[in-house]
Amino acid sequence: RVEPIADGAVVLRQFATSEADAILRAIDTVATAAPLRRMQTPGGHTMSAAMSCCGELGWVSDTRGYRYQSEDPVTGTPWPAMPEVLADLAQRSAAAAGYRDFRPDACLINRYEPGAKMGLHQDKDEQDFDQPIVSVSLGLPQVFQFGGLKRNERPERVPLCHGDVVVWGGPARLRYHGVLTLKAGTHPATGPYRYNLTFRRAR
Ligand code: MD5
Ligand code: FE
Repeated sequence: RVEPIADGAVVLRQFATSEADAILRAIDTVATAAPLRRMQTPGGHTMSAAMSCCGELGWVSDTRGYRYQSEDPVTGTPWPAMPEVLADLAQRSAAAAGYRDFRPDACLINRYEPGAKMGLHQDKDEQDFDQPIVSVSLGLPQVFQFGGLKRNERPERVPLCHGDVVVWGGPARLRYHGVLTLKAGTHPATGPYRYNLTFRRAR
């Protein structure tokens, strides 16, 4: 089911549910090579979500700023390759939303534990804003906040559940967004966690 939530943004409810176990195994494989870690913000705070990446490029935050780079700063080696099951899901999701040949070069993995959140921000470290971002939610539900092009616009709230995929493009691509604090719970597939994958074309 393709459900528009805004101009340029569609939710594909449950699009990834049948593949969830394979996706979670791929996340484990990536995280074995590139451990999930809580990054520092440029302002010196520690993010509450634990992150890792796969693909040619990974997104990094530290006291020097935000950027994409080809090496994992924790291991000093290239990020793990994007597993086929992930690259294929991202491509099929984008196609279902009308983006014909989306070839992500970066996949950011976010793992939220109870109490973790992500404040309102824009994703603008990528070079081509005509390329969409595909997001996949797994495990515990979390309330997504979908704001406007300016931080001061009051965000809408959209719950994102296990297997939901969202494709953000066009006029939605630069909207402010975040997630509210994760409530404690237990999901059969992920236990105490919510995972979010975001597939991006960084360069
Ligand atoms: C999450 N992740 O649930 C969220 C969902 C991130 C991030 O925000 O940057 O890792 S991804 C939602 C998203 C991505 C790009 C654009 C827009 C939303 N948008 O225009 O609202 O971990
Ligand atoms: Fe974001």
